[in-house]
Amino acid sequence: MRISFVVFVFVTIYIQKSNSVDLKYLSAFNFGDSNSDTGDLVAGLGVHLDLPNGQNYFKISSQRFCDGRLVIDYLMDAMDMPFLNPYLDSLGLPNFKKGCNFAAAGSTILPPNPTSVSPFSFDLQISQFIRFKSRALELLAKTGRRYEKYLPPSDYYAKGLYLIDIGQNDIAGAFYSKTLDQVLASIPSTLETFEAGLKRLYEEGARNFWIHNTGPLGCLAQNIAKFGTDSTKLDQFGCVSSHNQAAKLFNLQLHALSNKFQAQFPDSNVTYVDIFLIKSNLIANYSQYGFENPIKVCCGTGGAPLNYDSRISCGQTKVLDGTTVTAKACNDSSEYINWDGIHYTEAANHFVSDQILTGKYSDPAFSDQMPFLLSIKL
Ligand SMILES: *[C@@H]1O[C@H](CO)[C@@H](O)[C@H](O)[C@H]1NC(C)=O
Ligand SMILES: *[C@@H]1O[C@H](CO)[C@@H](O)[C@H](O)[C@H]1NC(C)=O
Ligand SMILES: CC(=O)N[C@H]1CO[C@H](CO)[C@@H](O)[C@@H]1O
Repeated sequence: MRISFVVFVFVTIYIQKSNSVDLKYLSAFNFGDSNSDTGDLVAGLGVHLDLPNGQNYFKISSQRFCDGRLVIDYLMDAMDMPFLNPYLDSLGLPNFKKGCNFAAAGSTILPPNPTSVSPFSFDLQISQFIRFKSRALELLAKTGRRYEKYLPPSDYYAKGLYLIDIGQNDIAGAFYSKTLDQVLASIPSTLETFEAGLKRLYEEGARNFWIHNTGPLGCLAQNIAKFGTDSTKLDQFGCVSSHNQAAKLFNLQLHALSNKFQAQFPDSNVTYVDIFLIKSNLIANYSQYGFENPIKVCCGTGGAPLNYDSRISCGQTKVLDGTTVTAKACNDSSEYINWDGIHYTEAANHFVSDQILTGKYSDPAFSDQMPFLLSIKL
């Protein structure tokens, strides 16, 4: 007992020390959709996102589509960095020293069309990053020390981590106007746009890329309600087969693209993370991981099996068929994987980030190259 305590203390001190001298990522820049939006869409469009969003952790609506923290929040925590400020949130004394979050809910890889939720497509987010960088460097050059505490200096860009989690809305959105075959056929050109974005980031000095693949979107109540009313369309877990098939093909090609990009730019580090595998394992084996509902929505309305109605989103009250209905949160969101029909609960996000941090779902497996993981392994 006593010896192991001493060893533990020694290891902890040693690792903290090596962490503080050896932290390779000075900053983090994130691009994506609602899976990693920490408030950009709400700030950018001036829309409302009220409680119960944020109820668990932030106690106020945290401008995230979740009851608490997102995977990106847990990853920042693991890297010993503060939660990322959304690029467009000019209030609340934003501090961008350690990076910035350009992800906005509803965003796509492809340019937006008139029905898009978000105008902030991948390419536009990268333009925002380029503008951020030049503006930050301009301010730092002009005003010297005054902004040092708030803005990343020039070496923070090459030594930063560039996280990307986007594509879910391209695939899910395509199903509203295309057949499965057409959706599958559209994936290569979507990924060409993705690749062009990666190259733009590379040209701006980005070197460390961390790419999340897309999850099993056929298991989201929003897609099941719309495309899974005929049970022959569902797989053994109750997920829409076509959507998951498209997600898998997207991921296969995204993985190939990541490897190709790595080969083409050997001075970069591209890490591909298999979110699909983590989430489908969670949904298939939910009870083993302490959850009670794999598909049913926590914050929704309509009751079992989905507790989801596309006409009324989490927290809203509306008159439906002559009755006033509120999409309220369930009593215990930690029993649920799905928060609002589209997004995961904080409990599920915690599970996903823990799995990411094992390094087992990454290519290349990264536990040997990422110093911040050492502290997690304890
Ligand atoms: C569920 O767990 C079993 C046993 O650990 C595993 O073999 C299986 O692959 C998991 N299911 C999914 C979809 O990951
Ligand atoms: C939530 O808890 C209350 C009080 O314990 C109970 O009356 C209610 O039925 C619960 N609601 C759900 C959806 O489980
Ligand atoms: C953090 C990290 O893994 N950096 C590596 C990125 O790639 C270069 C070139 O391959 C390596 O030298 C770095 O160690």
